[in-house]
Amino acid sequence: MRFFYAPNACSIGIHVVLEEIGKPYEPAPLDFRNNAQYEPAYVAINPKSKVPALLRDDGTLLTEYPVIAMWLARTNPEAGLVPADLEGQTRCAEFLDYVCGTVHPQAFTRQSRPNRFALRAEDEPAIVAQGRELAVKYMNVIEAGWRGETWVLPSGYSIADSALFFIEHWAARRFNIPLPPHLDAHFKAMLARPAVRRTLELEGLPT
Ligand SMILES: N[C@@H](CCC(=O)N[C@@H](CS)C(=O)NCC(=O)O)C(=O)O
Repeated sequence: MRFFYAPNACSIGIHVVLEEIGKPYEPAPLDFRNNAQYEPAYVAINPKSKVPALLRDDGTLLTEYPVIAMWLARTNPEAGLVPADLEGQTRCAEFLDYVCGTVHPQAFTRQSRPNRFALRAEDEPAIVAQGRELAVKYMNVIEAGWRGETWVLPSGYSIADSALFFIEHWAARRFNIPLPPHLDAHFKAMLARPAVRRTLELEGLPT
């Protein structure tokens, strides 16, 4: 199984899931500074030019964070990364969709790639500011709807936590956006997990 990621991209959450599972995988880092995601060799594997992507042992490729996370969790049930009951699985999928379908693209991609949203270069600072406002708003939505204790879901640690981690990591360490109280405690709890520390080290980031 080959795991395509870029250091400090959203793929860091899938990296955490792989480290939690603890089985061997082949890491395949892409250098986004050199636009490696658009190189023909990668486009031939993943025409979407995105990470995360997982080339499975049967030669098929999985893309889209929630799908990769769910597939890894369901194929490794002993790791206990997804709730056993339907309601828990449904809430887990709901959380992954919110993070990956709304918070990531609307709030954080606006800040990291404003040129994708602005028609003119002079509009880019306004797009970045809008992304920051949305990040605060969306993180407060998660804060207000917090139903678990330490972890996102009341049933305990799951793939939902790895998704929230990449958002928190960007907010706290990349964009200097304060985390609301539950998210701040959650981020600290994530940083204490051995799998998270290993992931940060593997991606060359401070632990
Ligand atoms: N919908 C995809 C989005 C993935 C995504 O946007 N990944 C970013 C990194 S955080 C990426 O690969 N960007 C490269 C680019 O847009 O050129 C998912 O949830 O997996």
